[in-house]
Amino acid sequence: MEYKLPIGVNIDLETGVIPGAKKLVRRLSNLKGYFQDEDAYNELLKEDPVVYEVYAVEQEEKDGDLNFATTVLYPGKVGKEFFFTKGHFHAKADRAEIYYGIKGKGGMLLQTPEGKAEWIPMGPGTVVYVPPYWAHRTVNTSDEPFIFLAIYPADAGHDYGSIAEKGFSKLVIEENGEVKVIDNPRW
Ligand code: M6P
Ligand code: ZN
Repeated sequence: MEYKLPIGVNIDLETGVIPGAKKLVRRLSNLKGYFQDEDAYNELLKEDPVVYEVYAVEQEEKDGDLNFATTVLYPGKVGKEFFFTKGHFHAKADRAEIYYGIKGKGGMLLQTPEGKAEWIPMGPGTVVYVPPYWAHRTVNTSDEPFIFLAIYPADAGHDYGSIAEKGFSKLVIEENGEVKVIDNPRW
């Protein structure tokens, strides 16, 4: 039997960087169709800001193994809607996930395939358990980067399809200086 070697790495708790990890950058142009306010989207697209970066340490997609990744979700809004990650179900839908808040403030929107949504506020130290079958998206509700760690089965995979098409049944917006979780009028 060939054994893999263990890994120990230090996450930079200020920047979210994991040394040696694979870096993925998602700009606003990668999120076409995701935000409600199309005029605000097109206006901000002139700058095409980075919305989030992911530093992932991933294994082969095998049953029993684990991946981990940090995400640095930048502050910003498209119209009233706060910046968010795309959000996904797992390709193997029954795979769960754990998130751990490192820096900044935000939250997670979770949703069942039938569209029942939950909002869980997150800050440094918050652990979120994403149960099997729930889609999940993180949202930055503050004006500094929101950084968190995710740990997920190596064979979970990402299913972006239905979220890319319909979004979540709830939106996280700023209104009169307050963070509000409202029903998605297009749902
Ligand atoms: C977390 C994990 C990753 C995911 C990333 C960005 O780090 O859940 O699996 O890729 O967030 O989220 P998304 O893939 O929805 O853009
Ligand atoms: Zn996931």
